[in-house]
Amino acid sequence: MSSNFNIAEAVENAFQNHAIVDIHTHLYPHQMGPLYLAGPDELITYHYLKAECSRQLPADMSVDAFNTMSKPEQADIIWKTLFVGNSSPVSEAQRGIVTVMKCLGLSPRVDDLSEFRTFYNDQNPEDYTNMVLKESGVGKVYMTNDPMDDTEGPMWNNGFEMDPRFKAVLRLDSALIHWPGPVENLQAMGYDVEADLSEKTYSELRRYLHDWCDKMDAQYMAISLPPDFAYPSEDSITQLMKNVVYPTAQERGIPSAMMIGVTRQVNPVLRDGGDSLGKWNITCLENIARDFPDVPFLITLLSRENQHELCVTARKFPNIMPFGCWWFLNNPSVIQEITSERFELLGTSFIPQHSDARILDQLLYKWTHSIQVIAPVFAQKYEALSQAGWPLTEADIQRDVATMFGGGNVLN
Ligand code: HDL
Ligand code: ZN
Repeated sequence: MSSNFNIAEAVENAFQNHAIVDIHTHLYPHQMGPLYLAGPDELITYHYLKAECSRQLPADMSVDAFNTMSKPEQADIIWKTLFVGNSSPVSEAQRGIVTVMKCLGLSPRVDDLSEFRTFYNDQNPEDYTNMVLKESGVGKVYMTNDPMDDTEGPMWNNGFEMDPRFKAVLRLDSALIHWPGPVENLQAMGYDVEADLSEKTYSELRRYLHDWCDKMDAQYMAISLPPDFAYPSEDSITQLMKNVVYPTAQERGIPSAMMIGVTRQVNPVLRDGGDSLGKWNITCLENIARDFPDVPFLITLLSRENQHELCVTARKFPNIMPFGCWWFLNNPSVIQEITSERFELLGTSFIPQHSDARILDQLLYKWTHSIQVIAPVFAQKYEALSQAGWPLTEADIQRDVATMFGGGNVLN
């Protein structure tokens, strides 16, 4: 029995008709001044492209020398090396630039960035933001907000006009990772914490979380953790997650997002491109979800080898919501595999993707490329369901896409 409508077209229409909720990005509205990043020089110096360029730099240029250059100079080097040189821009990040330029009506096969720069310099941030969100199909963006960032913290204290399409997320890395490193900064912010972890320090840190969730109207709290993050453990980070983050998430009724598997700065000379990955022991997630059954956990793992077991663990604990194909997984071949196994093991109870965009214009490619891969997986699963005898309707497909790309019943 096949459906009486074209399933692939119905899936495409469902995506066309529903504004995407992008639940993890590093984007900021232009009202946040220097944190708002857009345009060719930001796009081309994206750390994915800097890392890829470092593999093909001219023989007479070291990465150290590249690092000393201005952003436009770096963009010119990257453009010449990856887009004008003697290789095709076939990587996902490289192809993304081509997609962005085509979407903006610019020819991507050019010798330099002058046309792109001229085009972009004529844009005003509000109109450009509206255009990019419209063209990418994104209706809501969740940010990554760090009160301890020297640029961002004062903005929240001084106030700024908030764009309702940009939702705040309290990012905890700088407050909790490498304890007691953050102690001095937290004390300077008025939190009476000490290096030795005590109930008083836990209480003060919970106050930090409440204060900043209130100030930002944070929709969830997020932290990235290394592959050796263990639970249970006497490690400081584990004690802080257990005694500070999870209880606060439970008290506020907001998710605790954990992004696990990143090994920071394996090659420091690449700067923000120097991070890598490792496989996590997912038994730790079983232990956390069992100890905190009332906390909704948004989980994304960086190792491809963790993906199937994340699906199985989510079957065991309803408070685990897998989300996105993060970072090194955000490539068509891996997105296809992960999305298929998530459908097969979790039905529609997962959040298929987030962009992780850092530069506004990246939305124009990150979502286009993702949906090019994800939509056919949706169609394939609906075809199989229809073939099995389920009288599928177009409304069913629209409802599922709206749920899965609308925050997954965990975020609204
Ligand atoms: O920690 C994170 O949120 C990661 O997404 C990092 O920002 C990483 O550098 C990145 O940009 N991934 O796409
Ligand atoms: Zn990120």
